[in-house]
Amino acid sequence: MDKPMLVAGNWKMNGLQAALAEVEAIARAADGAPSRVEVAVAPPFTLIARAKDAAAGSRLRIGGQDCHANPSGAHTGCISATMLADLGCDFAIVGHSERRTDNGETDAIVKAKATAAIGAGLRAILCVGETEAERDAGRHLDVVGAQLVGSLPDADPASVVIAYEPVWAIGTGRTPRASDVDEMHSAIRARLVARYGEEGRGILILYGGSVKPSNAAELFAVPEVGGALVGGASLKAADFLPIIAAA
Ligand code: G2H
Repeated sequence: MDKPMLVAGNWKMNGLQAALAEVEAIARAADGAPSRVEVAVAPPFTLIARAKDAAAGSRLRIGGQDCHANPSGAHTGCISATMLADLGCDFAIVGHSERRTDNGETDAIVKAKATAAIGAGLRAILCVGETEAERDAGRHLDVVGAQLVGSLPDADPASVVIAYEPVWAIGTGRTPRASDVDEMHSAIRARLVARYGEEGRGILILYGGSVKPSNAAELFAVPEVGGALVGGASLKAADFLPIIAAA
């Protein structure tokens, strides 16, 4: 494989301070990866500063799992993109289906968050994906297309990364067939080019949802797959490193 790839771990609400040893091991793997392969981890907010220290001097990128659309203000419990940038983060994940479901985040909110992330100097890893019922009804391409129309930021496509995460594949151990990933990623690429012109061709489109060492190579071989957003299998270096190696 010779394409640019981003392999990003999304730790979700997992990780105590002892997990920093995993960050150190992942940082070593990041340094050992080919230059076209970028490695990133989004720990919980509580670990970001120490994860930055653990990754210092390495090629491992650290980011946030979410950000607020405003730079500061009366939003108890929220973290802004400006705060992430202040910690030296590289990116923020926005629009993850768990936030869309648990926190009622709409495409408009996701767009505002992506815009805020980019405005703060971060990359926005923008998640989209259909439910199982939507796929069964044959609506998956329309659903994801509408999510993109509603949530893509207007500015700076160079700072946009897309993560296609079918909701039914998240944490379930199930993954789409490579042909289904190919269909969706090609459709997403067409949408990105329609929206951003030629710059849309350079946007990485990650696959996410039950990526593990045993299926990473097949998923990465799909032409428009530019890496992965990995949840459960990113928590332990022993699982995450083979995925990085497969890129
Ligand atoms: C999908 C993914 C990470 P997992 O949410 O974003 O999680 O790999 O555990 O399915």
